[in-house]
Amino acid sequence: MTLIESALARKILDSRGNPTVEIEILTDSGYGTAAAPSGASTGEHEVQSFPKDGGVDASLKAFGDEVLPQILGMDAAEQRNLDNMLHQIDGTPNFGNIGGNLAVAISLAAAKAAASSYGMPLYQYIGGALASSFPRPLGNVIGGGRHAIGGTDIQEFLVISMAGNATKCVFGNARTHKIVGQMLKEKLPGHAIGKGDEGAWVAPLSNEDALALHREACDRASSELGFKVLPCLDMAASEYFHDGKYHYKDKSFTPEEHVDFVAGIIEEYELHSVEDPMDENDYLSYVALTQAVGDKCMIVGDDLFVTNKERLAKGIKMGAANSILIKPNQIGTLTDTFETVELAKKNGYSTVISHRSGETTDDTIAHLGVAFGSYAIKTGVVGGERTAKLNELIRIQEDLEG
Ligand code: 2PG
Ligand code: MG
Repeated sequence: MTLIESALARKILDSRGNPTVEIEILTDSGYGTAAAPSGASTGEHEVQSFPKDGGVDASLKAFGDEVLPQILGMDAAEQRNLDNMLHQIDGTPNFGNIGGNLAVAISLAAAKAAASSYGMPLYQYIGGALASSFPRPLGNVIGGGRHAIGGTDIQEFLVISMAGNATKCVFGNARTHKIVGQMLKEKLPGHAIGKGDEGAWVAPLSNEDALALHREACDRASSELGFKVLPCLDMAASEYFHDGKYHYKDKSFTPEEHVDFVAGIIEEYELHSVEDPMDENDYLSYVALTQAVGDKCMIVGDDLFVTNKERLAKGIKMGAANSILIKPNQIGTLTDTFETVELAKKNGYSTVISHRSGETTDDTIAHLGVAFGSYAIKTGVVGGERTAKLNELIRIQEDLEG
């Protein structure tokens, strides 16, 4: 019933206009498809998304020559076997030969084909009959860094709605995004205000002005909506750490000073979570920050952990961060992703399932967020490739409520 009868790979567009890969897998009674996203502020320790020589086309060739002959006849429900086989075919520690994006699309498409063969939604197939909690949508409303030209140094100013169900949270974040747009128009009359790669507003603002406006927008949204909307950040600090210092447009900090700076803004703006506040190799500063403010704020490792269980294990041992961003294409297979999530959960680290800045309309992460019992799903607020995931979450909630 779950044996793979046919599979195909094709090149499709992502939201930035770059090529990526989509996989379809057919069993005798089921079907699954998945497409891989890609990052702009990628972590140094992520797997290679596509082979250095040949890019997406080289991945497609590897699929036809090496993967397809192996997966035909395999059992799509034997996820570990299938994912092991992908590692074996690739033969490198970082999917350098076939590409992590090809691997992740095959791995997820197989899981979806197996789920479909059993007549089950993916969240239930992976999460079990008792999977019932939904991840809170976490979406960016102001952006800069690698995702926008002329925006803030800080990559993402995000919001998280604390309502009791997914639909209210999705619309709460959308309302806050609109309030931010209106406030920017009033604050910067006559200026062009645009949107970055993930649909967040981009405007000529200093980091401090953006922090203040972000906080104010959350307060306005909270009182209008009747539930709390809380401010969060993704600082993507590896992007501006070089020569031993954190360099903003108007100032530079040593690692010790940067810990104080970040702890200060967490206190001042009552931030609910801060992702990548330090460089991806600066575990010690993560420890210092977590000791200082980890009791009141989620300190989330994205580039720090890259969904890699060895890097997470090191963080757990040292006490670096208290939460992990989960991006399946950072590590390449569903099995690897699952093992990292399990390790996080066992050690009291919350998980945040996440999109990438370059996305497709693939909605798999909505299912994974429910299956993994993630605290949040970071997937933007507006834009078709973002709302694909949010709308799927709404559908899953309906399904869970019967
Ligand atoms: C991040 C992501 C998604 P990218 O830094 O968390 O917002 O960006 O996909 O460019 O790595
Ligand atoms: Mg990040």
